[in-house]
Amino acid sequence: MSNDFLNKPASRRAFLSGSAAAVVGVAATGTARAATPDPLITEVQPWASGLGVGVDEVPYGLPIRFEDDVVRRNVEWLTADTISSINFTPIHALDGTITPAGCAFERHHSGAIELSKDDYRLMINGMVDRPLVFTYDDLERFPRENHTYFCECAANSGMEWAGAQLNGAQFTHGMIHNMEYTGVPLRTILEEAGYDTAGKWIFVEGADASSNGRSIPMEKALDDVLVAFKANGEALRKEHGYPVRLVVPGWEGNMWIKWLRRIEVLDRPVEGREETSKYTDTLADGTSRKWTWAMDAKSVVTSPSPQAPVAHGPGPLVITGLAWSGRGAITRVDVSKDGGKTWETARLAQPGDRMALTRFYLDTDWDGQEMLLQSRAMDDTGYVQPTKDQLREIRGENSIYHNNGIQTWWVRENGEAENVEVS
Ligand SMILES: Nc1nc2c(c(=O)[nH]1)N[C@H]1C(S)=C(S)[C@@H](COP(=O)(O)O)O[C@H]1N2
Ligand SMILES: [Mo]
Repeated sequence: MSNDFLNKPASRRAFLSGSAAAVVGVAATGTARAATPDPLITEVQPWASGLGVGVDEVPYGLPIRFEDDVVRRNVEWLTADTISSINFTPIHALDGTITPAGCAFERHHSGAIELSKDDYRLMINGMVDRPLVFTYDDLERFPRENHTYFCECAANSGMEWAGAQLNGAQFTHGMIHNMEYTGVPLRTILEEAGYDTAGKWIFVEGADASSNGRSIPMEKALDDVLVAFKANGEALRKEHGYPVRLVVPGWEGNMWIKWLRRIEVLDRPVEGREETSKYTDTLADGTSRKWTWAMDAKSVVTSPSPQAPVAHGPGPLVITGLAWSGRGAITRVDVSKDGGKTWETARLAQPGDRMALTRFYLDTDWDGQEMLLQSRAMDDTGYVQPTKDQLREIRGENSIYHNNGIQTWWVRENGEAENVEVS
């Protein structure tokens, strides 16, 4: 047990009151500890006998060096190179719901480009009364909104279709980030250009070499899509589309065009030219499921998990994770310790926000026995996150995209965890 745990005062004990055995355990160990003087308490430490750094030292800060393992990671064998590739958010080490931009996953088809605000242009053309070109400054003159949304790549968990594969929540579920965006509703831009109501689609593309063109139904474009220029209060990072990206709430990450260059209003989707004819799901019978834009409800226990083992013995254990739905708000998350035989309802840190990450906690008393940890999300459409087997019955094992099956971590008596499957 860490000193940190033993030195926790009354509030920690109050939490333990339901379990007499645990209270005795803590008290006994605590007494034993008190007999040994702790130099961290009794001796003057270096950080108290000198001065810290001044306010001019770090104009823009990074996390303290003790946290330098909380970083994006790449899986080398997944893609041929690092340019058309992806890295993963260290969700196992984060808490709350907002993803710091510096460790939020990146997915590029032709690398992250550097495009200045001065060089930025956004064109709107096609079925509009007035084809227009906006500069960055023009965009900042429209009324803007703030919304927090998750962005999940459709390939998130895609390596797990045929069985448990990657050992860590970062790798199985880390193609996701959740930020507070500031931007102009796309509706405003479409209205400014005088869109033709016969235009049922828009085609959007980015300024990078891949351009990542996608067609989006006009209904969605007019609903909640944002032309965003800030994330978590600051300018978008280069890797997330600086200076302007599209935010398409609840829909697969591929549609969130970065370095947004052009919006074309059309009466049909642009087939063939789409980067994304490949973003379809191959079913068991070999046919394809396409136009699967919304990300279905999903969840994962982030700790304990393979990269976040239990650091202490039996007793109080906080099980935590994330849940989200591209179709609405998370209403409930259940957690199982026995591979889905029995379930306990977790505590939502806050009522679920629409199309945003929701943090859940199960404050539990671990008996020290092994667990098969799972979480199961429910959203306000009544949808319940399926098991992997239920998904495979419909989709087979040849899919890559849209795997929202229930994840299992096998937590052993020594606290270490492993990616496994139960059926
Ligand atoms: N212009 C452009 N936009 C793009 C991409 C790209 O390669 N180029 N990748 C897409 C994909 S597949 C995803 S999952 C998201 C990832 O956004 P992120 O890099 O901010 O995490 O951006 C999308 N938008
Ligand atoms: Mo993606």
